[in-house]
Amino acid sequence: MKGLYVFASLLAVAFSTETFVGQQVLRIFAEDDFQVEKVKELEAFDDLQLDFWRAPTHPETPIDVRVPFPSLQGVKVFLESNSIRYNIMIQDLQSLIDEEKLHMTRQRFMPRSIESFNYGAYHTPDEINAFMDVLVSERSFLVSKIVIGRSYENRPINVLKFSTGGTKRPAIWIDTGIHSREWVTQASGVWFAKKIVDSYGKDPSLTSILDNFDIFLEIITNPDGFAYTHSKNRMWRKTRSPNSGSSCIGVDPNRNWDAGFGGAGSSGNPCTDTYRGAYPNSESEVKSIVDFVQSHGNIKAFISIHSYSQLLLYPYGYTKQPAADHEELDAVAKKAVAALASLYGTKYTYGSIINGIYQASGGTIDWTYNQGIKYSYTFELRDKGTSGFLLPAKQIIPTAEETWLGLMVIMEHTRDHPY
Ligand code: 0X9
Ligand code: ZN
Repeated sequence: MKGLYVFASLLAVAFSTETFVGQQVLRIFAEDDFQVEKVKELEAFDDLQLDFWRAPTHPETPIDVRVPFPSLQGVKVFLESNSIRYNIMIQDLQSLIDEEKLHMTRQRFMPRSIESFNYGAYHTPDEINAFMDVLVSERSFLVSKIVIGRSYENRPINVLKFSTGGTKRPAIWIDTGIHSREWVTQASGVWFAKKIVDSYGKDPSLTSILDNFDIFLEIITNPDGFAYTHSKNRMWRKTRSPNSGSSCIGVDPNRNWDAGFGGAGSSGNPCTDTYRGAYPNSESEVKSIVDFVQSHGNIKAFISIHSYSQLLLYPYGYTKQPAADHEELDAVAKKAVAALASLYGTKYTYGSIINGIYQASGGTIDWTYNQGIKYSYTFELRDKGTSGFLLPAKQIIPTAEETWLGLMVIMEHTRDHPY
Protein backbone atom coordinates (compact mmCIF):
# COMPACT_ATOMS: atom_id res chain seq x y z
CA MET A 1 0.00 0.00 0.00
CA LYS A 2 2.82 2.37 0.85
CA GLY A 3 4.40 1.87 -2.60
CA LEU A 4 1.06 2.52 -4.24
CA TYR A 5 0.60 5.63 -2.16
CA VAL A 6 3.99 7.01 -3.18
CA PHE A 7 3.35 6.16 -6.84
CA ALA A 8 -0.06 7.79 -6.80
CA SER A 9 1.33 10.87 -5.10
CA LEU A 10 3.94 11.19 -7.85
CA LEU A 11 1.28 10.81 -10.51
CA ALA A 12 -0.82 13.41 -8.79
CA VAL A 13 2.06 15.85 -8.68
CA ALA A 14 2.69 15.22 -12.37
CA PHE A 15 -0.94 16.02 -13.25
CA SER A 16 -1.39 18.37 -10.30
CA THR A 17 -4.62 16.72 -9.25
CA GLU A 18 -5.21 15.72 -5.68
CA THR A 19 -5.18 11.96 -5.19
CA PHE A 20 -7.16 10.01 -2.63
CA VAL A 21 -5.38 6.68 -2.94
CA GLY A 22 -5.40 4.75 0.30
CA GLN A 23 -7.89 7.16 1.86
CA GLN A 24 -10.93 5.87 3.63
CA VAL A 25 -14.12 7.39 4.94
CA LEU A 26 -14.90 6.12 8.41
CA ARG A 27 -18.31 6.17 10.01
CA ILE A 28 -17.96 6.74 13.73
CA PHE A 29 -20.63 6.02 16.32
CA ALA A 30 -19.98 8.09 19.41
CA GLU A 31 -22.15 6.59 22.11
CA ASP A 32 -22.19 9.40 24.65
CA ASP A 33 -21.14 13.02 25.08
CA PHE A 34 -17.74 11.92 26.32
CA GLN A 35 -17.06 10.02 23.09
CA VAL A 36 -18.34 12.96 21.02
CA GLU A 37 -15.82 15.16 22.83
CA LYS A 38 -13.07 12.63 22.09
CA VAL A 39 -13.87 12.77 18.38
CA LYS A 40 -13.79 16.57 18.57
CA GLU A 41 -10.25 16.25 19.91
CA LEU A 42 -9.37 14.46 16.68
CA GLU A 43 -11.04 17.24 14.71
CA ALA A 44 -8.88 19.83 16.43
CA PHE A 45 -5.69 18.04 15.46
CA ASP A 46 -4.80 19.87 12.23
CA ASP A 47 -1.88 17.64 11.24
CA LEU A 48 -4.19 14.69 10.68
CA GLN A 49 -5.81 16.57 7.76
CA LEU A 50 -9.19 15.06 8.52
CA ASP A 51 -12.20 16.02 6.42
CA PHE A 52 -15.41 15.68 8.38
CA TRP A 53 -18.19 14.89 5.92
CA ARG A 54 -20.57 14.85 8.89
CA ALA A 55 -19.30 16.67 11.93
CA PRO A 56 -19.48 15.34 15.50
CA THR A 57 -22.66 16.52 17.22
CA HIS A 58 -25.08 14.47 19.29
CA PRO A 59 -24.30 10.91 20.29
CA GLU A 60 -27.17 9.52 18.14
CA THR A 61 -25.94 10.81 14.79
CA PRO A 62 -23.05 9.07 13.05
CA ILE A 63 -19.90 11.02 12.24
CA ASP A 64 -18.35 10.53 8.80
CA VAL A 65 -14.74 11.43 8.28
CA ARG A 66 -12.38 11.20 5.33
CA VAL A 67 -8.98 10.14 6.55
CA PRO A 68 -5.79 10.57 4.47
CA PHE A 69 -3.66 7.45 4.21
CA PRO A 70 -0.86 8.62 6.53
CA SER A 71 -3.37 9.36 9.32
CA LEU A 72 -5.43 6.22 8.99
CA GLN A 73 -3.55 3.99 11.38
CA GLY A 74 -3.36 6.66 14.08
CA VAL A 75 -7.04 7.52 13.85
CA LYS A 76 -8.10 3.88 14.10
CA VAL A 77 -5.83 3.29 17.08
CA PHE A 78 -7.20 6.43 18.76
CA LEU A 79 -10.80 5.27 18.26
CA GLU A 80 -10.11 1.73 19.38
CA SER A 81 -8.19 2.78 22.46
CA ASN A 82 -11.11 4.98 23.46
CA SER A 83 -13.59 2.16 22.73
CA ILE A 84 -15.33 4.29 20.11
CA ARG A 85 -17.17 2.16 17.57
CA TYR A 86 -16.61 2.78 13.85
CA ASN A 87 -16.86 1.07 10.53
CA ILE A 88 -15.36 1.67 7.14
CA MET A 89 -17.92 3.54 5.06
CA ILE A 90 -15.72 3.88 1.98
CA GLN A 91 -12.92 1.37 1.69
CA ASP A 92 -11.07 2.99 -1.18
CA LEU A 93 -12.07 6.54 -1.96
CA GLN A 94 -9.92 6.87 -5.07
CA SER A 95 -11.58 3.88 -6.73
CA LEU A 96 -15.00 5.55 -6.33
CA ILE A 97 -13.58 8.75 -7.82
CA ASP A 98 -12.03 6.76 -10.69
CA GLU A 99 -15.37 5.07 -11.41
CA GLU A 100 -17.13 8.41 -11.39
CA LYS A 101 -14.57 9.88 -13.78
CA LEU A 102 -14.76 6.88 -16.11
CA HIS A 103 -18.55 7.12 -16.27
CA MET A 104 -18.31 10.85 -16.96
CA THR A 105 -15.82 10.52 -19.81
CA ARG A 106 -17.96 7.84 -21.44
CA GLN A 107 -20.98 10.12 -21.34
CA ARG A 108 -19.19 13.30 -22.26
CA PHE A 109 -20.33 15.49 -25.10
CA MET A 110 -21.38 19.07 -25.47
CA PRO A 111 -25.18 19.23 -25.54
CA ARG A 112 -26.66 19.99 -28.94
CA SER A 113 -30.25 19.96 -27.74
CA ILE A 114 -32.02 19.64 -24.42
CA GLU A 115 -33.47 16.33 -25.61
CA SER A 116 -30.10 14.78 -26.31
CA PHE A 117 -28.51 15.88 -23.03
CA ASN A 118 -27.68 13.04 -20.65
CA TYR A 119 -29.42 13.94 -17.38
CA GLY A 120 -28.18 10.74 -15.77
CA ALA A 121 -24.50 11.70 -15.84
CA TYR A 122 -22.26 14.16 -14.06
CA HIS A 123 -21.04 16.98 -16.27
CA THR A 124 -18.23 19.49 -16.37
CA PRO A 125 -18.95 23.18 -15.75
CA ASP A 126 -18.54 23.84 -19.50
CA GLU A 127 -21.13 21.20 -20.33
CA ILE A 128 -23.60 22.58 -17.79
CA ASN A 129 -23.06 26.13 -19.06
CA ALA A 130 -23.61 24.89 -22.61
CA PHE A 131 -26.76 23.11 -21.42
CA MET A 132 -28.09 26.39 -19.99
CA ASP A 133 -27.44 28.20 -23.26
CA VAL A 134 -29.14 25.48 -25.29
CA LEU A 135 -32.10 25.52 -22.91
CA VAL A 136 -32.45 29.28 -23.24
CA SER A 137 -32.19 29.16 -27.01
CA GLU A 138 -34.74 26.36 -27.36
CA ARG A 139 -37.25 27.70 -24.82
CA SER A 140 -36.70 31.45 -24.96
CA PHE A 141 -40.40 32.14 -24.38
CA LEU A 142 -40.05 30.70 -20.88
CA VAL A 143 -36.46 30.89 -19.73
CA SER A 144 -33.67 33.42 -19.85
CA LYS A 145 -30.24 33.61 -18.28
CA ILE A 146 -29.22 36.46 -16.05
CA VAL A 147 -25.76 37.17 -14.64
CA ILE A 148 -25.98 38.33 -11.03
CA GLY A 149 -22.25 38.83 -10.46
CA ARG A 150 -18.79 37.37 -10.96
CA SER A 151 -17.00 34.81 -8.85
CA TYR A 152 -13.63 35.53 -7.23
CA GLU A 153 -11.92 34.03 -10.30
CA ASN A 154 -14.16 36.14 -12.51
CA ARG A 155 -16.53 33.46 -13.73
CA PRO A 156 -20.07 34.69 -14.44
CA ILE A 157 -22.63 33.80 -11.80
CA ASN A 158 -25.51 32.58 -13.94
CA VAL A 159 -29.11 32.28 -12.85
CA LEU A 160 -31.91 30.84 -14.97
CA LYS A 161 -35.11 32.85 -14.84
CA PHE A 162 -38.31 31.01 -15.68
CA SER A 163 -41.04 33.52 -16.34
CA THR A 164 -44.32 33.70 -18.22
CA GLY A 165 -44.48 37.47 -18.06
CA GLY A 166 -45.75 40.14 -15.71
CA THR A 167 -43.68 42.77 -14.00
CA LYS A 168 -41.95 42.08 -10.71
CA ARG A 169 -43.94 38.97 -10.01
CA PRO A 170 -43.35 37.28 -6.70
CA ALA A 171 -40.63 34.72 -7.06
CA ILE A 172 -39.29 31.39 -5.88
CA TRP A 173 -35.53 30.90 -5.64
CA ILE A 174 -33.73 27.55 -5.87
CA ASP A 175 -29.95 27.13 -5.73
CA THR A 176 -27.74 24.08 -6.03
CA GLY A 177 -24.04 23.53 -5.63
CA ILE A 178 -23.12 26.26 -3.14
CA HIS A 179 -20.85 23.54 -1.75
CA SER A 180 -18.99 22.57 -4.89
CA ARG A 181 -18.35 18.91 -4.11
CA GLU A 182 -22.04 18.10 -3.63
CA TRP A 183 -22.31 17.06 -7.26
CA VAL A 184 -25.71 15.45 -7.13
CA THR A 185 -27.14 18.90 -6.39
CA GLN A 186 -25.89 20.65 -9.56
CA ALA A 187 -26.92 17.55 -11.53
CA SER A 188 -30.39 17.77 -9.98
CA GLY A 189 -30.51 21.48 -10.79
CA VAL A 190 -30.01 20.66 -14.47
CA TRP A 191 -32.81 18.11 -14.27
CA PHE A 192 -35.13 20.64 -12.55
CA ALA A 193 -34.52 23.13 -15.36
CA LYS A 194 -35.60 20.56 -17.95
CA LYS A 195 -38.55 19.49 -15.80
CA ILE A 196 -39.80 23.07 -15.54
CA VAL A 197 -39.79 23.69 -19.29
CA ASP A 198 -41.37 20.28 -19.97
CA SER A 199 -44.11 20.76 -17.37
CA TYR A 200 -45.27 24.24 -18.23
CA GLY A 201 -48.59 23.95 -20.03
CA LYS A 202 -48.84 20.23 -19.21
CA ASP A 203 -48.71 19.87 -15.44
CA PRO A 204 -51.56 22.06 -14.15
CA SER A 205 -49.93 22.67 -10.79
CA LEU A 206 -46.55 23.82 -12.13
CA THR A 207 -48.40 25.81 -14.79
CA SER A 208 -50.39 27.71 -12.18
CA ILE A 209 -47.21 28.35 -10.17
CA LEU A 210 -45.50 29.78 -13.25
CA ASP A 211 -48.56 31.83 -14.15
CA ASN A 212 -48.18 33.63 -10.84
CA PHE A 213 -44.51 33.39 -9.87
CA ASP A 214 -41.12 33.60 -11.52
CA ILE A 215 -38.69 30.85 -10.63
CA PHE A 216 -34.98 31.64 -10.31
CA LEU A 217 -32.61 28.68 -10.47
CA GLU A 218 -28.90 29.02 -9.77
CA ILE A 219 -27.32 25.70 -10.72
CA ILE A 220 -23.61 26.44 -10.25
CA THR A 221 -23.71 28.60 -7.15
CA ASN A 222 -20.00 28.23 -6.42
CA PRO A 223 -18.42 28.36 -9.91
CA ASP A 224 -14.75 28.50 -8.84
CA GLY A 225 -15.15 25.69 -6.35
CA PHE A 226 -17.04 23.60 -8.90
CA ALA A 227 -14.33 24.08 -11.54
CA TYR A 228 -11.77 23.11 -8.91
CA THR A 229 -13.61 19.88 -8.05
CA HIS A 230 -13.31 18.92 -11.71
CA SER A 231 -9.74 19.98 -12.34
CA LYS A 232 -7.85 19.63 -9.07
CA ASN A 233 -9.60 18.32 -6.02
CA ARG A 234 -12.89 16.40 -6.12
CA MET A 235 -13.40 17.06 -2.41
CA TRP A 236 -13.30 20.88 -2.55
CA ARG A 237 -16.21 22.49 -0.67
CA LYS A 238 -15.42 26.19 -0.27
CA THR A 239 -14.95 29.19 -2.54
CA ARG A 240 -11.47 29.82 -4.00
CA SER A 241 -10.68 33.27 -2.65
CA PRO A 242 -7.38 33.84 -0.84
CA ASN A 243 -7.30 34.65 2.87
CA SER A 244 -4.99 37.38 4.05
CA GLY A 245 -2.35 36.18 6.48
CA SER A 246 -2.89 32.55 5.54
CA SER A 247 -1.80 30.28 2.74
CA CYS A 248 -5.11 28.42 2.98
CA ILE A 249 -7.69 29.17 0.33
CA GLY A 250 -11.44 29.59 0.44
CA VAL A 251 -14.39 30.42 2.62
CA ASP A 252 -17.35 28.21 3.46
CA PRO A 253 -20.16 29.95 1.54
CA ASN A 254 -22.67 28.45 3.97
CA ARG A 255 -21.08 30.26 6.93
CA ASN A 256 -20.56 33.63 5.24
CA TRP A 257 -24.10 35.07 5.49
CA ASP A 258 -25.07 37.84 7.85
CA ALA A 259 -27.15 35.79 10.25
CA GLY A 260 -25.50 34.88 13.52
CA PHE A 261 -22.22 35.40 11.64
CA GLY A 262 -19.23 34.28 13.65
CA GLY A 263 -21.20 32.20 16.12
CA ALA A 264 -20.75 28.57 17.09
CA GLY A 265 -20.82 26.08 14.24
CA SER A 266 -18.43 28.09 12.10
CA SER A 267 -14.69 28.49 12.23
CA GLY A 268 -12.32 31.46 12.34
CA ASN A 269 -9.50 29.35 10.94
CA PRO A 270 -9.03 29.80 7.16
CA CYS A 271 -7.57 26.31 6.93
CA THR A 272 -10.81 24.62 7.94
CA ASP A 273 -13.75 23.69 5.75
CA THR A 274 -16.18 25.75 7.82
CA TYR A 275 -14.17 28.99 7.69
CA ARG A 276 -16.66 31.84 7.83
CA GLY A 277 -14.53 34.46 6.08
CA ALA A 278 -13.25 37.79 7.37
CA TYR A 279 -16.69 39.44 7.44
CA PRO A 280 -20.27 38.68 6.32
CA ASN A 281 -20.76 38.61 2.52
CA SER A 282 -16.99 38.70 1.95
CA GLU A 283 -17.53 36.14 -0.80
CA SER A 284 -18.79 37.57 -4.05
CA GLU A 285 -20.74 34.35 -4.65
CA VAL A 286 -22.72 35.16 -1.48
CA LYS A 287 -22.85 38.93 -1.96
CA SER A 288 -24.25 38.52 -5.48
CA ILE A 289 -27.24 36.59 -4.12
CA VAL A 290 -27.69 39.03 -1.23
CA ASP A 291 -27.79 41.97 -3.67
CA PHE A 292 -30.13 40.11 -5.99
CA VAL A 293 -32.54 39.14 -3.21
CA GLN A 294 -32.60 42.67 -1.80
CA SER A 295 -33.02 44.43 -5.11
CA HIS A 296 -35.71 41.97 -6.20
CA GLY A 297 -37.60 42.48 -2.96
CA ASN A 298 -40.40 40.02 -3.68
CA ILE A 299 -38.96 36.54 -3.17
CA LYS A 300 -41.43 34.38 -1.29
CA ALA A 301 -39.63 31.05 -1.09
CA PHE A 302 -35.90 30.36 -1.00
CA ILE A 303 -34.66 26.80 -1.26
CA SER A 304 -30.96 26.03 -1.01
CA ILE A 305 -29.95 22.52 -1.97
CA HIS A 306 -27.06 20.56 -0.46
CA SER A 307 -26.11 16.94 -0.03
CA TYR A 308 -25.92 14.52 1.75
CA SER A 309 -27.94 13.05 4.68
CA GLN A 310 -31.57 13.09 3.41
CA LEU A 311 -32.85 16.01 5.43
CA LEU A 312 -35.29 18.83 4.88
CA LEU A 313 -34.40 21.71 7.16
CA TYR A 314 -35.73 25.15 8.00
CA PRO A 315 -34.39 27.99 10.19
CA TYR A 316 -32.65 28.42 12.47
CA GLY A 317 -29.14 27.07 12.42
CA TYR A 318 -27.47 29.70 14.58
CA THR A 319 -29.93 29.72 17.46
CA LYS A 320 -32.15 27.31 19.32
CA GLN A 321 -34.81 30.03 19.35
CA PRO A 322 -37.62 28.61 17.19
CA ALA A 323 -38.50 30.58 14.05
CA ALA A 324 -41.70 32.62 14.36
CA ASP A 325 -43.26 30.41 11.68
CA HIS A 326 -41.89 27.20 13.13
CA GLU A 327 -45.18 25.33 13.12
CA GLU A 328 -46.12 26.17 9.57
CA LEU A 329 -42.60 25.44 8.29
CA ASP A 330 -42.66 22.13 10.09
CA ALA A 331 -46.07 21.14 8.70
CA VAL A 332 -44.99 21.96 5.14
CA ALA A 333 -41.74 20.03 5.63
CA LYS A 334 -43.69 17.02 6.84
CA LYS A 335 -45.85 17.09 3.74
CA ALA A 336 -42.84 17.63 1.46
CA VAL A 337 -40.89 14.66 2.80
CA ALA A 338 -44.00 12.46 2.48
CA ALA A 339 -44.35 13.48 -1.18
CA LEU A 340 -40.65 12.87 -1.74
CA ALA A 341 -40.85 9.39 -0.19
CA SER A 342 -43.93 8.47 -2.25
CA LEU A 343 -41.82 7.85 -5.37
CA TYR A 344 -39.03 5.51 -4.28
CA GLY A 345 -39.51 5.24 -0.54
CA THR A 346 -36.52 7.48 0.22
CA LYS A 347 -36.78 8.51 3.86
CA TYR A 348 -36.01 12.06 4.90
CA THR A 349 -36.08 13.55 8.34
CA TYR A 350 -37.03 17.16 8.84
CA GLY A 351 -36.70 19.86 11.46
CA SER A 352 -34.87 23.07 12.18
CA ILE A 353 -31.19 23.11 11.18
CA ILE A 354 -29.95 23.27 14.76
CA ASN A 355 -32.12 20.34 15.84
CA GLY A 356 -32.03 18.36 12.62
CA ILE A 357 -28.31 18.44 11.91
CA TYR A 358 -26.06 20.67 14.00
CA GLN A 359 -25.47 24.26 14.98
CA ALA A 360 -24.31 26.20 11.93
CA SER A 361 -24.08 29.99 11.99
CA GLY A 362 -23.90 32.34 9.03
CA GLY A 363 -25.97 29.95 6.89
CA THR A 364 -27.95 30.88 3.80
CA ILE A 365 -31.51 30.28 4.85
CA ASP A 366 -31.18 31.87 8.28
CA TRP A 367 -30.35 35.08 6.44
CA THR A 368 -33.14 34.74 3.87
CA TYR A 369 -35.63 33.98 6.64
CA ASN A 370 -34.53 37.05 8.61
CA GLN A 371 -35.03 39.07 5.41
CA GLY A 372 -38.69 38.11 5.56
CA ILE A 373 -38.65 35.17 3.15
CA LYS A 374 -40.92 32.93 5.16
CA TYR A 375 -40.56 29.76 3.11
CA SER A 376 -36.83 29.31 3.53
CA TYR A 377 -35.73 25.70 3.31
CA THR A 378 -32.64 23.67 2.71
CA PHE A 379 -32.47 20.10 1.46
CA GLU A 380 -29.68 17.66 2.07
CA LEU A 381 -30.13 15.14 -0.76
CA ARG A 382 -29.13 11.45 -0.98
CA ASP A 383 -27.66 9.36 0.42
CA LYS A 384 -27.48 8.73 4.16
CA GLY A 385 -23.84 7.74 4.11
CA THR A 386 -23.04 4.91 1.72
CA SER A 387 -21.37 6.99 -0.96
CA GLY A 388 -21.80 10.44 0.58
CA PHE A 389 -20.61 13.13 -1.83
CA LEU A 390 -19.70 10.44 -4.40
CA LEU A 391 -23.24 9.40 -5.15
CA PRO A 392 -23.21 7.03 -8.17
CA ALA A 393 -24.47 8.67 -11.36
CA LYS A 394 -27.27 6.14 -11.71
CA GLN A 395 -28.92 7.78 -8.70
CA ILE A 396 -28.98 11.28 -10.23
CA ILE A 397 -32.34 11.02 -11.98
CA PRO A 398 -34.17 9.22 -9.15
CA THR A 399 -32.76 11.78 -6.70
CA ALA A 400 -33.88 14.71 -8.84
CA GLU A 401 -37.32 13.18 -9.48
CA GLU A 402 -38.11 12.59 -5.83
CA THR A 403 -36.69 15.95 -4.75
CA TRP A 404 -38.91 17.63 -7.32
CA LEU A 405 -41.98 16.23 -5.54
CA GLY A 406 -40.78 17.80 -2.28
CA LEU A 407 -40.05 21.09 -4.05
CA MET A 408 -43.53 21.09 -5.58
CA VAL A 409 -45.11 20.84 -2.12
CA ILE A 410 -43.16 23.89 -0.95
CA MET A 411 -43.89 25.83 -4.14
CA GLU A 412 -47.60 24.96 -4.06
CA HIS A 413 -47.82 25.99 -0.43
CA THR A 414 -46.11 29.28 -1.29
CA ARG A 415 -48.58 29.83 -4.13
CA ASP A 416 -51.57 29.06 -1.92
CA HIS A 417 -50.46 31.11 1.11
CA PRO A 418 -49.67 34.60 -0.11
CA TYR A 419 -48.14 36.92 2.44
O1 0X9 B 1 -22.51 22.12 7.18
C1 0X9 B 1 -23.26 22.54 6.29
O2 0X9 B 1 -23.11 23.61 5.73
C2 0X9 B 1 -24.45 21.68 5.87
N1 0X9 B 1 -24.07 20.33 5.62
S1 0X9 B 1 -23.16 19.99 4.31
O3 0X9 B 1 -22.75 18.61 4.39
N2 0X9 B 1 -24.05 20.13 3.01
O4 0X9 B 1 -22.07 20.90 4.26
C3 0X9 B 1 -25.43 21.68 7.02
C4 0X9 B 1 -25.82 23.02 7.53
C5 0X9 B 1 -27.29 23.15 7.48
N3 0X9 B 1 -27.66 24.21 6.65
C6 0X9 B 1 -27.89 24.05 5.34
N4 0X9 B 1 -27.88 22.88 4.79
N5 0X9 B 1 -28.14 25.14 4.68
ZN1 ZN C 1 -23.44 21.53 1.68
